Amino acid sequence: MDLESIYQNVITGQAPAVQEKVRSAIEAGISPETILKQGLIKAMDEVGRLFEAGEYYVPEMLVAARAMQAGLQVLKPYLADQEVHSAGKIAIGTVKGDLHDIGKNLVGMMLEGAGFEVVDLGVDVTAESFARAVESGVQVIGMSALLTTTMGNMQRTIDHLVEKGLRERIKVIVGGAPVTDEYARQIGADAYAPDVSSAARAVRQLVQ
Ligand code: B1M
Repeated sequence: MDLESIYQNVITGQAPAVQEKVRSAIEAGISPETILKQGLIKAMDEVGRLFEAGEYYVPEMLVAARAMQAGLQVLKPYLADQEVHSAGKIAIGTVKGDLHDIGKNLVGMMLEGAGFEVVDLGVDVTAESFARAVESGVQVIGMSALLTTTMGNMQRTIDHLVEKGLRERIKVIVGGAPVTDEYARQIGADAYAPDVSSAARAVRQLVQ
């Protein structure tokens, strides 16, 4: 079955096979959301488990991540939510010290699909870079963090925006595996989203 093949090929880092299987799953009528959640994301969870168990090391994680990104490229046009076109501009980035970008890229794709203009600041983004994005006129800042050691940089970024007198101008949404709703409130963010679909919904609410 295509979903099982997608799952296995991400885990073993077979990018071309992942792309081929994502295409055939779409042709077979499997919804993009199912392919994303039951194939690609589920596989990355398993990769994380294997890493924690000491069965995978960074290189294996990296090839699995590349295979996932390859699958996402095929899925991208189908993830677009054609119904909603809310004008708005958001800058997204993975916080300083953190190089994980798959979740952030996915959130960016969904937001573009939902009609937002997305400025992707990349990974390892400093508080100063986020502040410059605010000065350039975005309405929302989206921060992603995957490491418990880097999530504190969300707080530092918000503090920096306050110091520069920019905090009142924008809304801030945060997400990423170690981030919680409670943490988001604690650091003074305006919204938290646990996954991509809720991120698009939350940003829509923030700009309304
Ligand atoms: Co890293 N890594 N990694 N890694 N890696 C984790 C995060 C880890 C949990 C693995 C583990 O131990 N189980 C662990 C963190 C432990 C911790 O902090 N408690 C870890 C570690 C330790 C590390 C290194 C330190 C390893 C080392 O070098 N010894 C190192 C750190 C490098 C650095 O950042 N400075 C490292 C490196 C890497 C790779 C480079 C090899 C690679 C990343 C490649 C890349 O991103 N281009 C990698 C990967 C692939 C992972 C795992 C396996 C998968 C992450 C992923 O892409 N998931 C991960 C284990 C895991 O998460 N299961 C792990 C799929 C993605 C779709 O999910 O990003 O959670 P996620 O995004 C979700 C939501 O969180 C949410 O929506 C997305 C879709 O549902 N979301 C948002 C994310 N951002 C959002 C923003 C929003 C809203 C929602 O608003 C703005």
